[in-house]
Amino acid sequence: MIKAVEQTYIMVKPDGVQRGLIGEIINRIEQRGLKIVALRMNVIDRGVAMKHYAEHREKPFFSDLISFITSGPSVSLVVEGVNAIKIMRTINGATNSSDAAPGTIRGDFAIDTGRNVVHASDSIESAQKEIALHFSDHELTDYARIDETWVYE
Ligand code: IDP
Ligand code: MG
Repeated sequence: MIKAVEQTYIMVKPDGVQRGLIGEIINRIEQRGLKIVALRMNVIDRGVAMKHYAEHREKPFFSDLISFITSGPSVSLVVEGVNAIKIMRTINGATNSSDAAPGTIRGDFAIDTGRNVVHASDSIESAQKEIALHFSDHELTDYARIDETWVYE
């Protein structure tokens, strides 16, 4: 069976950092079996934020969203695995925090949609665009873990 290994862009947003949830979120990613191939903390540049959320530029919440996402340090990751894009969207939970199921990051840690702790790319195209926007090629690592047969059959 052919299994599609994907990479996806994840962010622990400034609220997640301020609330001390970096470790909790990274733990959920690692314990699922997904592999972290890039990781950085920084304050997102305003221009980068506007490109990242370009699809929302006409929305009423856009300027608050840009201010919020650039308001303090966030943690950016590239996460790799079979079906990583869909799996990470499920781990994060619904965008609207009040719809997010318990057991998801948003369902466990968020109330307001504008303070929903995490980001994950929503498609292969978005993932490619977002990884290229937030990381240089030299920051992406390529390594094997000791034995993937305990994660993949
Ligand atoms: P996603 O983060 O689940 O992909 P999107 O619809 O792409 O959700 O929205 C991007 C981000 O914009 C959300 O994560 C949230 O921070 C913010 N956002 C979306 N809708 C609203 C809203 O109605 N009010 C305030 N913020 C919103
Ligand atoms: Mg989105």
